[in-house]
Amino acid sequence: MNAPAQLVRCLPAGFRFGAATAAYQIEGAHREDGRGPSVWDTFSHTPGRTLDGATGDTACDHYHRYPEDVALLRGLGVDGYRFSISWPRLLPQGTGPVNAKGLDFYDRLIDELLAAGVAPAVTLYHWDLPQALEDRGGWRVRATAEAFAAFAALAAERYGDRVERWITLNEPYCSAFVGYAEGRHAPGAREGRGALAAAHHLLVGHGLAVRELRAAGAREIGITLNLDRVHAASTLPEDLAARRRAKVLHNEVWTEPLFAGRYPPQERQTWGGLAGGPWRRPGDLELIGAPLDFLGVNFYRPITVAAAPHREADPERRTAVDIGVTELDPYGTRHTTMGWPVVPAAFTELLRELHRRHPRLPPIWITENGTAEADTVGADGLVHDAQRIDYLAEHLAAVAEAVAAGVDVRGYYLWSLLDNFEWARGYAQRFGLVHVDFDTLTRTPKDSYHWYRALIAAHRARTEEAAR
Ligand code: IFM
Repeated sequence: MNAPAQLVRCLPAGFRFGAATAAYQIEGAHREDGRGPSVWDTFSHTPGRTLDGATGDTACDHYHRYPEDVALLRGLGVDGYRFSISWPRLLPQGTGPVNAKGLDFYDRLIDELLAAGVAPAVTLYHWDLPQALEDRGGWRVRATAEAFAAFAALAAERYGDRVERWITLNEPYCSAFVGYAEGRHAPGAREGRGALAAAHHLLVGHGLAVRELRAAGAREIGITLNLDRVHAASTLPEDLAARRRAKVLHNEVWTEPLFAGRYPPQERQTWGGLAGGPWRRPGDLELIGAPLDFLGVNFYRPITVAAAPHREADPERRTAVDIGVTELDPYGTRHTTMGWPVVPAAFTELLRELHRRHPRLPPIWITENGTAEADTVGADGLVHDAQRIDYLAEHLAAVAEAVAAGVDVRGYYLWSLLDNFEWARGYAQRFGLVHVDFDTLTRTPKDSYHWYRALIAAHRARTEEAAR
C-alpha cells in the first residue's frame, strides 16, 4: 500500500510513531499466576454494567500471545509501543506482598519488545485499580495515592533500565468522573464530593509517582490527559457560561494544577459548594505541578455544549458531572461506531489552544488517537477498513498543522494495536489496526495496518535522507 506522500512530507523529520493498548483491555488471564482482582473485574462481572455482560477475563489473551503481538508491532515498524502495567498483577492486594510471576510477565514483554527494536512506553494506571484498595475507599482517599506511589516505585526499580517513557495516569477524567460521578465505568459510583476528591487524589498520586520515578532515575516522565476541544452551542451568554463550566470539568481541573500551579479559577461557578474540600492539603499544588518531560494527549472528537437545568435540584446531592450542561451534536459529519463525530480540525485547535494557554507546557506526545469502525473479515480473508485510513490520515494531518503552527508534538501512538475490550461497550467497538476474532483469538492485520506500516517506512526513509 502506498504511503500518502503529502503526509510523509508534512510530519516533521524525526517524528515518531507507535501503537497503544492497555492491560485490562487485552491481557485476559484475569486469575492467572497470582493476579488479584481489579475494580474492572468486579464491575464487568456485575450484571447490567457492560454490553452483553462482556468481561476482560480472556480479552485478546495477550498474556499468553504477547510474542505474536510483539511480532505484529515489529512488522508495523513502529518506534514505540505504549502498554499499561496491571497494578493487581504486581500487587494483588494493591499494597503489600509482591507477585513475582506478575513482575516476570512484564520482564518478558519488555525484553521481547526490545529484541524487536520497539521502545517500551509504560502507563502505570489505566483504570484497573486493585479491588482491595477500592474496598478501602478507592481514589476518594489519599491512602490510594500513596499506594500508587509505592507501585510506581516498584515498577521503576524493576523496569526503569529498559523503559523509554513513563506515563503515570491515563485519562484521570475517566477515572474520577466516569467512574465516580457518571457511574458508567468502574467502580460505578454516582457522587459529588467523592468524585472531586478522587480527581484530587489522582493528581496527588501522579505527583507522588513522579517523585518516585525521578528518584529511580526513570527517563521521560509524563501524564496522559483526554482533553476536550469544547465548543458552545451558540453565542448566548448562558451557552458560553456552560462552555466555561465544561472546560473546567473536562480540562482545567487537570491542566491548571499541572501547568499553572493553581486550582481552576472558575471551579466555584462549576461545582458551587462541592468545589474545594478538606482533601486538599498545603504543598499539594507544588507536588502536582512538578515539571514533566512531556504531556500525553488523547484525542478522538470535540464536544459541543449548551446550558441545561441541573438533573438534581439539591446542590448537595448533585454528582460532579451535573454542572448544568448538556451535550449536543451539531457536527454534520461522519460518525464512528462509537457515535463520535469525525472533526480533525478540532484536534489542531485543541493543540494550538494548549500551546497558547500554557507557557510551561512540556513537549506533547499524542498517546492515543484512532477510530472504531464496523470491521469484518471479508471473503478474501482481509479487512478493508478504508474509513479508518481516512480518519488516521486526516488526524495526522491535523497534528502536522499544529506542528507547523509552532506546537511541539514529538510523536503519535495510535489507538489501538488490537481490537479489544472497550470497557462498558464490551467487544462491539473495534479500534484495532489488527482485527481480533474473539471466538478463536485469531489476529488479522487490517488494510490500515499495511497503510500505517507504509507511512512509517516512508517517513523514516525521509528522516534518514534529511540527516545525510
Ligand atoms: O479504549 C479507550 C482507552 O482505554 C482510553 N481512551 C479512549 C479509548 C477509546 O474509547
